[in-house]
Amino acid sequence: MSLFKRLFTAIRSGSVSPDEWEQLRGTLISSDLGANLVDEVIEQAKSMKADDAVLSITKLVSSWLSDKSRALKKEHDRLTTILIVGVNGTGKTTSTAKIATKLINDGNKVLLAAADTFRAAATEQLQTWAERIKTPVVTGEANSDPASVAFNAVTKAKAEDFQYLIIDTAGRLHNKQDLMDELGKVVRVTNKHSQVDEVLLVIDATTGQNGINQAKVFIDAVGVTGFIITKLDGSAKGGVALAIEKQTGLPIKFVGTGEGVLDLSPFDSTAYIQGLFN
Ligand SMILES: Nc1nc2c(ncn2[C@@H]2O[C@H](COP(=O)(O)OP(=O)(O)OP(=O)(O)O)[C@@H](O)[C@H]2O)c(=O)[nH]1
Ligand SMILES: [Mg+2]
Repeated sequence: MSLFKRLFTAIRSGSVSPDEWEQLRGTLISSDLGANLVDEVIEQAKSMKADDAVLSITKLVSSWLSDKSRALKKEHDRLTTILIVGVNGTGKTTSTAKIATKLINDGNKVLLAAADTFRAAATEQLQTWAERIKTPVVTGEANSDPASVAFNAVTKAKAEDFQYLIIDTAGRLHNKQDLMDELGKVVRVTNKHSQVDEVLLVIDATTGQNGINQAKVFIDAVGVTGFIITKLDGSAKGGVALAIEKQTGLPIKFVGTGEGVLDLSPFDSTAYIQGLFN
């Protein structure tokens, strides 16, 4: 992922030709950092002496990461509720199972809710995961109101002293506005009975800059608290993580690195930054 390695090697060499600057720009852009951020880095690099440039770019890039907590919230005296949102196919249902597994392994009682009632297969998919990881799941009829699934789930979670409720949602509806309205209603109904503590937006790393546009829509509509970046195993393009945090100010909490239930790690920002520069 050593995104800045070529740039630093070039800067240290003492003289960079206009052609080389263009090539370096191209390399950075193809890493999904986004043209604006790439230009900021290049400007900084051009305006300084070699040694100063390396240090100041390291500082600049580090400052783009969110300073908000990356830890998953945990309420100790009441139910903690996590809503998983994102466009279709990004990895919401898989991530729901992965987070549940982590929490169960930490000794928590975890309830799942299948609030994607738009597709019958979506409920079945979460049921299959629930069986595999041996945790209960609340489901609804096909095409029933997802907010009512959420309501039933919160009611059960509170009555039976679950520590966590994780609500999986739809990624596709008739149109974007329908999806946002539906998610808004799930949040409102859930909040009436128990606060929604985390809204985690799942972004597929391979969609690049498009992921940032998705983030803005979800942030406006439902108030995202953090990100899960999936499919980082299939993408060498590390720039997208940096771009998302810089553009939104919100933290990446987890990264998905495979299809298995254990393929989820907390986002380690220090290791990430080191990886970019090595
Ligand atoms: N390689 C890889 N594949 C992943 C990862 N996360 C999810 N997937 C795969 O991506 C595909 C879609 O995952 P789902 O969890 O069904 O995605 P979703 O967002 O729930 O999809 P919809 O419900 O259709 O909106 C599946 O084949 C998953 O196995 C990941 O971190 N790495
Ligand atoms: Mg799904």
